Amino acid sequence: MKIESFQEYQSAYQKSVQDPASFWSDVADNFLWINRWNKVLEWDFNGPDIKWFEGGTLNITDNCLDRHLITQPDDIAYIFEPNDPEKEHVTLTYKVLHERVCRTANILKRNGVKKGDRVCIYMPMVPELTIALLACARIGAVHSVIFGGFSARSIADRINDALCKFVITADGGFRGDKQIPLKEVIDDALMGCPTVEKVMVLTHTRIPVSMLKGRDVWWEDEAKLVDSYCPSEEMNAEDPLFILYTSGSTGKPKGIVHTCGGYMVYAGYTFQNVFNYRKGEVFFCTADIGWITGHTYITYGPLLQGATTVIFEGVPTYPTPSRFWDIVERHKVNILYTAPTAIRSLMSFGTDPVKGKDLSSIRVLGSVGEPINEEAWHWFDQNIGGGNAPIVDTWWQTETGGILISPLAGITPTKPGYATLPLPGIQPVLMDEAGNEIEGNGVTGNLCIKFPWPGMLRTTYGDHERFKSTYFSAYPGYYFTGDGCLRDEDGYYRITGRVDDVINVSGHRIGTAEVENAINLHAGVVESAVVGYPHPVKGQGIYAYVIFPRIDKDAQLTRLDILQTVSRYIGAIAKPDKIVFVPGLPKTRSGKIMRRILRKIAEGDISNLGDTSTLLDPTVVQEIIKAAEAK
Ligand code: 6R9
Repeated sequence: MKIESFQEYQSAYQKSVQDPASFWSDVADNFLWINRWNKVLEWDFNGPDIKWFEGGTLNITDNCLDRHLITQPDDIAYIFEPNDPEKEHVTLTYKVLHERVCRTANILKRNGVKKGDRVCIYMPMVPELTIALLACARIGAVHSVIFGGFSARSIADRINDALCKFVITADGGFRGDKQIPLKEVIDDALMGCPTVEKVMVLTHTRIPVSMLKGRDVWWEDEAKLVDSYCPSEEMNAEDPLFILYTSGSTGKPKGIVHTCGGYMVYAGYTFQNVFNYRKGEVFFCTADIGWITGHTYITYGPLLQGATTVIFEGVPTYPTPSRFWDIVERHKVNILYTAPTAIRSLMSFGTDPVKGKDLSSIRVLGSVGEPINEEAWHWFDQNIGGGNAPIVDTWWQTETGGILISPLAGITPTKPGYATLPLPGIQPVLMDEAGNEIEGNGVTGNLCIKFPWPGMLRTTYGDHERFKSTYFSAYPGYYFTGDGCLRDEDGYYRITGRVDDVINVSGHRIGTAEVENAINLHAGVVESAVVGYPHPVKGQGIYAYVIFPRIDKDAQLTRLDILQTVSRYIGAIAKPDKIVFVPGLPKTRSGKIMRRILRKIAEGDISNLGDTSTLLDPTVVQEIIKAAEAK
């Protein structure tokens, strides 16, 4: 189903609300099923218990690959743009991709991986990364991808939570002028992971790595030992497809579980309609496959529609800040999907890096991951889109599997800073403090979704209670997103940011409690409190207030020690941007930290700190302000 006009959008939306089962059944009929489903939907947000397409069986890789072998075997599925632009730009046709996925699937089988087993993937942004995901899906193994910026300890936690049996990694990865020693980090992680039996290693940077007898195998060696065809495993619609860990307001990251049938339908449907994808177009999503955006809009969504996708290994500023525009020019990119933080960082170089680049192929621009400020929106529109490429500001989450609120490219009239309207099938509501739906327009509230959609998470791995308490208990009967939202006079949605203790740093979700736990591990730290603050490039930065009574070295060195602790414990992505040493924290009599005050101080807005009289020791506030100003 492809929506081609605003009128079609409106009628599709109406139908999706009036008769969801028939709406989604029509969408799902565009895919290849082994057995058709018996029942489109069964749901209870109080359980919570959500099932889509029950009785249906399928394999997502039949839809991503086999199906296209009949109609477009020689079309290009992936164009690889390596970190070093001088290196070869390998392309993979659908036929070649199919064969490589099959071979890899056979390697997994040969090494004892079975349907339902969990496989951890820790790799650089190379085509083999998508091949690894698809190979798991081919045999019904559940992949759990971990972003390359996480530390050994974070990896170990995730592997142990999911009880992974197999790990796929590479010797290393290139990122700009840096090399990331992936295998070395995995070796450290695996010291504490008893369930892992085997590790498959791709040669990429070819830095020296330790290869443990009986555990570690080279991908290339294994590939020679297996067949080029592997039949796909028949999966139930509700079987898990993958786990992806994400941060919340409590300490430990949760494993978001997505399923085979619903996720497939939703990924394919949203890719086609949000970007208005047309056959033959080149799509470039700059996200990393370690995040949900790379799962849905580099791996599954585009392949489901037979698209051509660029996989970019490097960073936007290497070797020069023209890199994205060089890629657009070289591969004639039609749709560019990126993050506000990347736009703001490139904006800071002015328009020189864009000058002389042929960006005429661009038809659609997309933004994801965090609110896009108007200045960045206009810069993107004028300098990259030439003022005539629609911008789709897509709001969604790891939990939602795909885009929920967004313009449809070229169809929905846009407004800077607004994700505009819900896709057909999505029923957003704003809630007030008392837990009631706020009716009408020109209102703000907490964003909830009142009806299920096929791509939503089904549970948090190994802990269904946590699934319930995180998403369905703030507003019983509703899925709570954790975001604040404005619905303007036109009924357009504008996402204003997280209302929980999650910070969005460069589009990455970081829980304040996680960072605090890491800081508190440092010997000498008594206590800490972490809040977000506005950051010109990252959107939000991490601001840490730390009680450290005996700084015997110089304070700057102590800060670096703390940063190192956070890096080792969580990963470099969670390092605070600012650390301020304070004598105490603003606590209520019941011992709760009043983060509202700390946020204000971090923002530099001390004129209106609100009521501090309920604090155990109100004088501490002045001392914190003094410390923050001295920093
Ligand atoms: C896809 C993804 C989810 C959180 C989400 C919200 C923020 C994402 C946004 C946006 C404003 C947008 N967010 N897209 N805020 N406008 N277009 O980013 O998933 O990493 O799980 O983050 O990101 O706060 O709740 P994830």
